Amino acid sequence: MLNLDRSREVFKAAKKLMPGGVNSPARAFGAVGGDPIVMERGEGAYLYDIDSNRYIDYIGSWGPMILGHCNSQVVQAVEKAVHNGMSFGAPTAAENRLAELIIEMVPSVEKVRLVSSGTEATMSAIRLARGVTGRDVVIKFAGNYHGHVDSLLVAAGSAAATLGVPDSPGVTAGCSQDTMVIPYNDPLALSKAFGDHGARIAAVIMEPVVGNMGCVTPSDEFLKAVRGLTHDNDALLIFDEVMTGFRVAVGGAQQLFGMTPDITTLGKIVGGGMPIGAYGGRRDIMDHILPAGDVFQAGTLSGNPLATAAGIATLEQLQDPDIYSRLEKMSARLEQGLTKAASDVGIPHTTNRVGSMLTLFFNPQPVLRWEHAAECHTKAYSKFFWGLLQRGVYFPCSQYEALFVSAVHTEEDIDRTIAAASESLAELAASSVCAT
Ligand code: KE4
Repeated sequence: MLNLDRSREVFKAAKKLMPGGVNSPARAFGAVGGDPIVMERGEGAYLYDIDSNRYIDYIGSWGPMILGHCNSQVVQAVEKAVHNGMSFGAPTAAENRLAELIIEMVPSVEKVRLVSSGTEATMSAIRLARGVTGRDVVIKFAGNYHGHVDSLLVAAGSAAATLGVPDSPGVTAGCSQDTMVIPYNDPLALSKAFGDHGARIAAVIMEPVVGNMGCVTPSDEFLKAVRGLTHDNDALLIFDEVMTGFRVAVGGAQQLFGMTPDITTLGKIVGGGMPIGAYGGRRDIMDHILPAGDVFQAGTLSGNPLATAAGIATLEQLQDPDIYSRLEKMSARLEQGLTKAASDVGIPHTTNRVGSMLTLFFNPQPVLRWEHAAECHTKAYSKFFWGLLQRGVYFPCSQYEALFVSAVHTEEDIDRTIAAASESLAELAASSVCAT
């Protein structure tokens, strides 16, 4: 058994200081039970907790750490920048460099605005779409998460294509009334929504590969429908690539699928682990943003010198195509190993993978939308998760999160992970959990 004494002690104190003892609910282990592990440092593909246990890390800070922890070029870039000052609130040449890299690497982006989180990026993109079109309604998809934007914290109304209802206390009906939630991978539902409300729809926002109900891939028909219906109804298509940007391909999902959204939101990898978000798109759309245009958006630490240094050092390294072929090789090896391990002990499962983001679902049926994901055996996942953790492997602490392979995970790491998964799945198969 892992010694987690100090972790427990620190987390107990944390709960007196911060709501739930954490600064983001995703890391609270709410979906798997037990206390979260208090981490002390990361190095390459590994995390070390404050009890000096080592884990092969597949969360990677929920996506940003595609180059692994403490990448030397990123660390050196931040170390260099910090001696020039932490923040000026004035333009810097580094912001030009990061903007140039984003424009060069993300096919649909001609101009970009840097912000400090993915939530800020999606919140701004929604405001921009409403400002440009003069329309109010935004369509999102069940099981897609776009950060804690009031107008996007919305559950599907009773008949799926009705306007949304607040999904959190504090989100008012006024905020949610212009948000429509429909099923992902359902072109007919989207077509009906446009048929009923087309002239009022400002934008459709989507995760072009979903990470937030576990990894779910869009069908070709669905992708054609979102692009065709938004175009034909003069609405804007927003690809929320906060997770998929620079992850599923160097140019994100839009490059992988050959799609051209009108606005793209970015986060996570674009900051290399430092707080950065970004939104960008066609020049004529982005020039609506203040001070070029009249759609308001601002931020004290937007384009922060340390964050831009980390982002530049990260994106410059990701221009090496060998990184993505290596990510594909390691991720395919992991997927095959997990699938075999689950099949060998007769555990009902399915896997979805796009590049280096993947999910092992405890569900025998294909998972194409939230209704399917909601049928997963989450108790089985929780037992699997803790079995892995006890064996030094750190998977996402929820069935509804994608796992991430980094460029520094080795074949040995993958094989050790598969061996740990085989043991954990065998334990699960032999337990009463699977009988339920
Ligand atoms: P942030 O505000 O957390 O930087 O980004 C929000 C966001 C926007 N869009 C997508 C597709 C996202 O996945 C996210 C954030 N992802 C979660 C994990 N699935 C972040 C983890 C957390 O909230 O602690």
